[in-house]
Amino acid sequence: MFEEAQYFAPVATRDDGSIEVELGAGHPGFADPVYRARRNAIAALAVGYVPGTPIPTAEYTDQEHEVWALVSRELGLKHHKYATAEYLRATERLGLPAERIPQLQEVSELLEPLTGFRYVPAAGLVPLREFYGVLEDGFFHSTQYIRHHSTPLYTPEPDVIHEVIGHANALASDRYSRLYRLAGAAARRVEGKEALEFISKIFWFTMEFGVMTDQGELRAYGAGILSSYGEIEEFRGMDIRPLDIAAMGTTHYDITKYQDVLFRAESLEHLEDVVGDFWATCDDESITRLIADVR
Ligand code: TIH
Ligand code: FE2
Repeated sequence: MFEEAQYFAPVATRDDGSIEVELGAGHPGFADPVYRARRNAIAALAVGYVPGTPIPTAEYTDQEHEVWALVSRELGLKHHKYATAEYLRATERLGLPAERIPQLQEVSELLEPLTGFRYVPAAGLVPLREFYGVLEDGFFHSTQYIRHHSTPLYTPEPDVIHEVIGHANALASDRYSRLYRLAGAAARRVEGKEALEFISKIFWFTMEFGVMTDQGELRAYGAGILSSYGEIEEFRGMDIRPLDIAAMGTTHYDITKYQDVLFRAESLEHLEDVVGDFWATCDDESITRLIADVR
């Protein structure tokens, strides 16, 4: 269904030029024709988008806004307990609306003055090199649709709640956003597919699902934990391993389930030293050597 490192659902163009988003049979919206039509309509907004121009407005329904309001409220409560201090500070800085889905254009305008990051709407699958590469320039590819209303606490693929509550809040931090940019620089530096996948896995186990010791306890800074009020209640009980580049770059994961292996940084400085320095300096050769050492 959702293959490793495939970031967004695949999209096909029909003969009449309209857009069809593929959903796996395990997706909560798979059997709901109304949801699928919404997905297709919202994906169509991103087709042909030119970076730097205003992001098309998605006209969300009341039900969709209610999903945002519910998740936003639940996460707001849980973040105080489970999110890092740096993430909480960034959240205050960004000031997202709690009662309605913000437009991506609005998110972009809140974010740009803080860290220079801008949102780019994505209709479907974005190739790894493109998705990561443009992070260096401060562009973040984002879905615009919202998760199915039947499962607000968790969804098996990124949606606007994940992209905005998870990532935009993190991108409002100078220090986290610098790490995203370094991941982008690394993705552009390497030529091989293996090296690129290795970099994307480091990203997965850090900016997507990273945890760290913070205020004396285990807290999350990864966007995928911070956007799910189901998963956020579980991460402390998972298999927590020490931050290790070779291990992260070679550990398998399944995007559609709660992550059962997580990697812990001892502090934000530790994350910057280990992962920031890796992204700042890695190349095809150094990554090939790391992979060979693990095998
Ligand atoms: N599982 C996340 C959520 O429910 O918010 C969404 C995803 C993030 C990364 C992969 S899937
Ligand atoms: Fe993400």
